[in-house]
Amino acid sequence: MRRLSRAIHLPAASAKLLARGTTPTTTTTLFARGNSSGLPPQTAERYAIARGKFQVLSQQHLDHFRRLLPSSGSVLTAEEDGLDGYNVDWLKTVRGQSRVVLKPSTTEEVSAILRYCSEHSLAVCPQGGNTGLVGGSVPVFDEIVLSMSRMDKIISVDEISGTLVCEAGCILERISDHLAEKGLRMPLDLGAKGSCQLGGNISTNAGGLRLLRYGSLHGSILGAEFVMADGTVIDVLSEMRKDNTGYDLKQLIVGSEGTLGVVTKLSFACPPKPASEAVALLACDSFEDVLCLFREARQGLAEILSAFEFYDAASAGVAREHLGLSSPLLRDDGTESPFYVLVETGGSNARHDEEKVHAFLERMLSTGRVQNGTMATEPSKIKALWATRERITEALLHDGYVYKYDVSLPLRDLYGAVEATRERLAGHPGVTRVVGFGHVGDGNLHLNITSPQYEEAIADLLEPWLWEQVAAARGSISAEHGVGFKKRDVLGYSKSPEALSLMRQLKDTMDPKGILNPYKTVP
Ligand code: FAD
Ligand code: 2HG
Ligand code: ZN
Repeated sequence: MRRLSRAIHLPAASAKLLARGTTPTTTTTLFARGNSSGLPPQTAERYAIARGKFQVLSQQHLDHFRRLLPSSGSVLTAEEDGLDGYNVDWLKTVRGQSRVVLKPSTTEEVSAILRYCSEHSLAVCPQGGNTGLVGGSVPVFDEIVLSMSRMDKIISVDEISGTLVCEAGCILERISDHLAEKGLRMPLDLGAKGSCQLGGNISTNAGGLRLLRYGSLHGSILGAEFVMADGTVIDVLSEMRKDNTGYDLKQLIVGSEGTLGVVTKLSFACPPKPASEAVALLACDSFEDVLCLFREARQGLAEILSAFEFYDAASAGVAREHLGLSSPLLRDDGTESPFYVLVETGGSNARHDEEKVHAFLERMLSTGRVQNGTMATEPSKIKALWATRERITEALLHDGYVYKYDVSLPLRDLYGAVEATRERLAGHPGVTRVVGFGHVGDGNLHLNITSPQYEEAIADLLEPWLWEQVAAARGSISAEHGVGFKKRDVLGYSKSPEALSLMRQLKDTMDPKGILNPYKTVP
């Protein structure tokens, strides 16, 4: 048996360790609206694409929108308000040129806007919290931005059935907090929770940190109300768990990225909030150890396992360097471990759950698969242990430009993709770092490469090479972030021509004039 450099620290000790440096998870607004510094080049210039045959916004259109939305602040214009925060994506990699942002407060207003836009061939870009990572949430040319931020009412929470009904503009974190007060939990959690909206989450079919436990949003959504391109309101806002009355229309909008309709209301099945929670942060020497831990966690922790995430030393390094998040598990010589694993459990009986977690950790220590570890059961310590994992995305932005990849791969190949990328880019002077992290439980790797600014030579080394690797492994070129603008033309690596043709037929049926989020998602 291998000797361990240190032992696992159980709750009391972890509290002491964590007091030293880590900060709570990000809950602040991630993008300051109207910030005009460091703007990326216009998308239409960087990528050679032609504008669709849509009308250009006129004063007459604007006057009509002002009549439709009389309340103050519902119609913003580039001239009066500065629209950079709506035209530029969170990553600051794409930039549209919209002249107007509309902020409806009711489904009727959304319907009236879309009816008018359809009749006048005006293109529309639906927008939630603008935290999307594939350039889907901002215009490419001068599409009208339809911001859902004013539709943020919680309609009802049924504590007995665990059902939430709310408007699509509700921010995820606010909903999670509201549900927690009622003993319920939102089955979705992600680092952008302080800004992203449930409508955006559904439209991207966001995966996040708890998919392993609660499954994808396809399973949690109970119903939806959405408005089609011509203004028709489709009310399938069921609160029932079972409803087999024909085609399951709400599923059409899950992951449709604003191209089939604008989501106005949603209902979800919400599980009970676990009475006891624990998080362990573990340090491993190899990815093989990470996978071994995952197999053991599935077997040993079984029904209480709620997340199994990993990040590598380079990810920990970027969070330390730019956000000051120091690892509580540095080696004795002060260096990072090659890999970190975050295991989260949630159950109903603290004693039983802790016994299970301790038994699992002891077993892993004795096999030498874990080199060091710390564990927390108190909410503030749990948050602190999540901090590095949740804020890697934010930290990477400080390097400059981020080439972001979000792929599904067979677990055995997951980290090989990071190593192969490092090899491929080795010696390229422009590359700052290559990091790998992600949702081991979902076979989802986040591969990120950074450089001080965008370099075509780096992009050319990465694409189509990476898509070919993913396709050869029968993986997915977009595991959870969606297609948006950035991946539209490479969908063929993951979908057959027949499947793409059916997507096109659905788009043409629901949005015959193609006004909803043009240039996105559908090749
Ligand atoms: P936006 O970014 O505004 O829009 C996303 C897409 O949905 C666009 O195509 C837009 O047109 C469309 N849309 C938005 N609202 C509506 C609506 N009401 N009706 C119709 N279409 C609409 N994703 C994950 O899957 N897992 C993660 O763990 C994760 N972590 C993240 C962490 C950070 C720090 C950041 C910045 C992003 C992360 N994301 C993650 C990306 C992710 O897709 C989202 O943050 C989220 O789901 C998008 O919601 P949003 O409200 O910001 O939507
Ligand atoms: C996460 O899991 C998000 O943290 C973002 O999906 C991933 O930045 C990324 O690549
Ligand atoms: Zn993710």
